Amino acid sequence: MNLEEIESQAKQDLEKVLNLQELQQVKAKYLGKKGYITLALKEIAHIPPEQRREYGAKINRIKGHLEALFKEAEERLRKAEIERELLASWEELTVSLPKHVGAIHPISQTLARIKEIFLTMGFSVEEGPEVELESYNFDLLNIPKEHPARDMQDTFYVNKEGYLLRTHTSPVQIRVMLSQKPPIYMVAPGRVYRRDDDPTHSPVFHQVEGLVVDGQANFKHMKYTIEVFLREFFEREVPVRFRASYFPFTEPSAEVDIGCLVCGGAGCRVCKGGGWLEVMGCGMVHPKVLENCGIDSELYQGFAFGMGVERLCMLYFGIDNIKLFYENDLRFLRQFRWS
Ligand code: 2U9
Repeated sequence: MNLEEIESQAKQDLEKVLNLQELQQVKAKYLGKKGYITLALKEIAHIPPEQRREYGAKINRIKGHLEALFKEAEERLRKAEIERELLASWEELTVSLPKHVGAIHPISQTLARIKEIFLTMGFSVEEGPEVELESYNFDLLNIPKEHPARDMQDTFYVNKEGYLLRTHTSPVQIRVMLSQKPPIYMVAPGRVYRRDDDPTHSPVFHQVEGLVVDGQANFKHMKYTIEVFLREFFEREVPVRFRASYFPFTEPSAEVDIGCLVCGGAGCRVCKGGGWLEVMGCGMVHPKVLENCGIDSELYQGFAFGMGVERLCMLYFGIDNIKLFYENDLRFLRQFRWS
């Protein structure tokens, strides 16, 4: 074969190559110790001196070209091989998946849905520590030292002086107000701790609290925000009622009821005959709380609300016993599977 024939034959051979092993064989056929190109290089000794230069240049060009083609083919085949291996091991992994996979806990689903609704309304989601400063959990929220909520019976105090397990997520709002300037539109979801443990209360539960601080934020805005939230959360038009109440950190304060989801207001076991279900609390942020956090209460107003996630979760899914939340029984959890 002359040099042109070697080159075109090599290209033809290369086109037929299917894997790295075949590539090595074809490479050896041309570039190996006894390969055509190597042998052709050795031929140079028998070429008339005046033609050697041209012959040498030509063979080197062909050699360089073939080396580049082999290198390219090798990279392509190596990539294909890795992809094949990955595909094979992926199939294996799928086959060996356990039969009994878990489920997303209904409390986690409820937290996720609540956050999503407020994110859609333009609120941010903020988090804070569960071991909190007593001052953030109580003092700055206008909860006085003698307030029954601080009682040893209600609060878990930790060994370190001035610290406790937060009894609500309100200290997250305090932290945001201390570190950011209004306007503030935020919700604080999370775990909270209280020293009660009876059939309807767990010492660890979840809350989502919300806070808006803006120049003109008023009670109407709060009502509307809560009504929209409840309609979205329960995925239907629900009657909403605001009942006057009292919290140290809001003034005025209200408790929020919805028309009973089970009987539609006629009175049943779930609403204990009253036709209404209490779902959350709310109010205009007490001016003292704004001032405690360095916000001028002459310039800014705020509203806040708080809800118990376990309660909302039970109402949404129709769960009647909080104990079910802590057992992690898959037969229970899988009834609320999120796909
Ligand atoms: C700041 C100012 C005001 C948060 C609020 C409620 C009303 C409320 C309860 C609902 C059920 C707690 O889990 S629950 O028992 N919460 O009724 N929470 S207003 O008010 C705040 C919070 C932070 C700085």
